[in-house]
Amino acid sequence: MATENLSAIVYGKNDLRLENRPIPEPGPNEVLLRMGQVGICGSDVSYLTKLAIGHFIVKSPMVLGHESAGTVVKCGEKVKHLKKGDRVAIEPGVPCRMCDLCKAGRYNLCQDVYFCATPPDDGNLCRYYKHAADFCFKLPDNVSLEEGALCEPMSVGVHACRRAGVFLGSSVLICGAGPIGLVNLLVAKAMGAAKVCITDLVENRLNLAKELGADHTLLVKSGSPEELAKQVEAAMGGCVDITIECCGAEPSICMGIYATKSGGVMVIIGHGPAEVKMPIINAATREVDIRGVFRYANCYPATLEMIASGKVNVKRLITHRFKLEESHQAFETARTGAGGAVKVMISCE
Ligand code: NAD
Ligand code: 572
Ligand code: ZN
Repeated sequence: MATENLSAIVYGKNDLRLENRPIPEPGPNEVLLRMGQVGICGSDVSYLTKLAIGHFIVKSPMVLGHESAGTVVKCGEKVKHLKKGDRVAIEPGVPCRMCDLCKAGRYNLCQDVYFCATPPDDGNLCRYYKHAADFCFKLPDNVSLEEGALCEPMSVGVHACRRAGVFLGSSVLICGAGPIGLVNLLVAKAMGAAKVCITDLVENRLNLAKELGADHTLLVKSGSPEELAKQVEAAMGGCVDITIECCGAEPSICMGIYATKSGGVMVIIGHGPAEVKMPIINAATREVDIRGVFRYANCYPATLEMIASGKVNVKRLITHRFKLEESHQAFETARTGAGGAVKVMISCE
């Protein structure tokens, strides 16, 4: 087996280095993986360019990458459900499994979690990586490693649509047509949403959203939140049942409240400023439920089924492909959005 483990490591602001690290030894309940595909997430770009997201600060060198899939090369002695050669999607957050939240099935809220590429935890943009075997999901033969890596952002969409209660016939507004808004569009449609309207500030993102099945798009360059909500209402034939906020900007959150029908739900995925001024009394007096979304729990199996059955074609989000050795160009493409970049994928093989 190889002895080198080339890894993409953030050392400082805009200081990304490709460096060899030791190949880890899997513990009894872990598997060693040869990494296949790793998608670049906005959070990887933030850690590289700002060394921080909120209170999470890169204080020592950290391997980037958490949207990933690979192939099992070695199993710990207690691993039963996987074998050498199996290709897997890697769920990047491994919780403690013992606290009340873990036991209640809400392990995404566990305080004692290892989450790839959230400081201080290393990610898996590297050649070899070990992971808890029970957070690795075997890919069916017809699902590629790229699709395995896309299970991660897609699971955010599955969790959000579940939290929002998307159902047969729902009318849905999605704010923001980045990768997260787009996976929500695909998942909401697959869960039976009858009509989806999606917003963005950037025209080419809305064009992709149309190709992916959006019924209406709204360019939100100007207009107050109330005015924009009226435009959504006009396009959708009334206020929407559900709003899925995927950008975190204050005007977008306000618009989402106004556009949601009384008794409806707005879920907030996007993270902008820590404090936001919003018409909460408008929401309260109309019983618009506002729900948070934090990553996902128990979503990988359904996500994989949706991909394997062909009900969701998530591969269409990939706009650019690079090799691990080309990580600098890959991150520059993701950072600038050059060439209409949406999802940038890195091959580690
Ligand atoms: P992104 O930056 O690629 O996409 C955001 C999109 O929103 C962009 O296309 C941008 O043009 C658009 N936008 C900005 N202001 C807008 C406005 N006022 N109205 C409409 N659109 C607007 O990011 P992404 O990768 O798609 O992620 C979206 C958000 O979700 C980020 O804030 C990210 O941190 C967050 N996120 C949260 C979770 C979670 O668990 N809650 C998980 C993943 C991502
Ligand atoms: O795919 C997981 C993921 N989660 C994101 C962003 C991008 N990708 N979140 C937004 C930032 N938060 S956080 O709590 N944090 C830095 C840990 O502010 C996590 C969820
Ligand atoms: Zn992410």
